[in-house]
Amino acid sequence: MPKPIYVLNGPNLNLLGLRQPEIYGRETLADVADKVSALAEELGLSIRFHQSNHEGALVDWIHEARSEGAAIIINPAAYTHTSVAILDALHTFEGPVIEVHISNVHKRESFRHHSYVSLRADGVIAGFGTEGYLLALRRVASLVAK
Ligand code: DHK
Repeated sequence: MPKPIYVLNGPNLNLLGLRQPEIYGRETLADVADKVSALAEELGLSIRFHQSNHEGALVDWIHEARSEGAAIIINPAAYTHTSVAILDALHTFEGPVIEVHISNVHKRESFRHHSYVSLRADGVIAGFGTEGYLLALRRVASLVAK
């Protein structure tokens, strides 16, 4: 069995569907987890899907992925723009890393234009809504097959 793909979600994404739906849409994070799981099954992959409002929890899952994960798909949410700790943790991970943002962060406030995580990410998807997670998973599938 190949190692799972870690799909990590940062703060406030537990409120997806309720929080600013005009920006983030009406789907819940559970809906996203279901869609990602269904596609993973189709692609012959397994996933570990997590969300936390705490920076350290995200760092711990990244460390876990060092030995247990084949790739990381991460929407660090607000930590994208602030977290050197998440960047440093991602630098310890050797597999592919894809950064996902539901909204087009470049169309929004200037503080959202900078991403620490992009200094490590192999690819960045922004503005495709929750479909971005599926696009990221397809990219990971082709990268881990190589
Ligand atoms: C989600 C958040 O919570 C914001 O803090 C980011 C990101 C954008 C998203 O688009 O998924 O700035």
